Amino acid sequence: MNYSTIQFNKQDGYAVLTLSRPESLNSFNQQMHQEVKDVFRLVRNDEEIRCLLITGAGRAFCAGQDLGDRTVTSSEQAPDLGESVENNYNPLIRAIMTLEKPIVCAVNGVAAGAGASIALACDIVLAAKSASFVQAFSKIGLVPDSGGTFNLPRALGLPRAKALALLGSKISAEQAENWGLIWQSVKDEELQTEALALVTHLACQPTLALGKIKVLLNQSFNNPLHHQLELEKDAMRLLGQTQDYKEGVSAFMEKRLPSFRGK
Ligand code: T3D
Repeated sequence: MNYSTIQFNKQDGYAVLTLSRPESLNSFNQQMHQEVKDVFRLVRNDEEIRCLLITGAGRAFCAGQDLGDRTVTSSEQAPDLGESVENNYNPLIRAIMTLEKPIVCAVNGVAAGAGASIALACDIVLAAKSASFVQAFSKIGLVPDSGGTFNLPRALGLPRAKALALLGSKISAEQAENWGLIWQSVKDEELQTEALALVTHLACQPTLALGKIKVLLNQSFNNPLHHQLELEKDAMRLLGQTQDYKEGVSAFMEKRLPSFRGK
């Protein structure tokens, strides 16, 4: 598939997805949804890709839905936003949160609406100091979608999640870091280097274990302890059979660095 709204590059062990409609702050139109879907299919099926980096082109990360694609004049029938969420945003968030490979998000500028939700659904979020997060939904009469009402209170607690969503306020990358909403904010000029260092590192780790770690942690808020213990047991049983586990233990015993292959 030739891409016109994103860039996708496969590197040694990892891949980089860049949202690329800078003239509308990388907001999502239908074409971008199709292209991002295609990328997730590729990443899921390609064993050589052991980590994914998502970032944005230009001055923004992503401004959510392209509002220019929404006809809202009184003479027109109202768009079915439920259909859009069901067909596009929900599958994307499921793809991000259930992909059994780590996803790093490098938030290079403003992340608004579903753009913020997408960033916050990723596993490790780095943001440039000049970046910001905006729960823009209430400003246009909507609710946080794309997992916003799920991930925000889990990361922030209800008081901050509610205030952010109700007020639609913008918070800086540094505040997001201080509140535990993201992993780290870094100097603008260091974002790319830091993000690449992170994905290069993750791409050499025991991928199957990292995949299970992220999925188990994502599920942990929904399950009672006894269910989570069962899931941990199942994951341990499976991972104990992997080459990477054997390599990890051998390397430890032989006092050398492990060489993980993601198998
Ligand atoms: O509809 C469905 O399918 C349901 C699902 C919805 C999910 C959602 O994401 S709903 C929320 C949609 N997003 C927003 O409401 C955010 C709208 N944008 C903003 O609030 C602001 O642009 C930002 C806070 C993101 C950035 O502000 P600022 O001052 O840095 O930039 P700006 O001047 O507002 O925008 C720059 C340009 O990008 C401007 O175009 P122009 O005037 O230079 O030609 C602006 O219109 C365009 N732009 C920004 N956001 C969007 C957009 N164009 C289309 N859609 C956008 N979301």
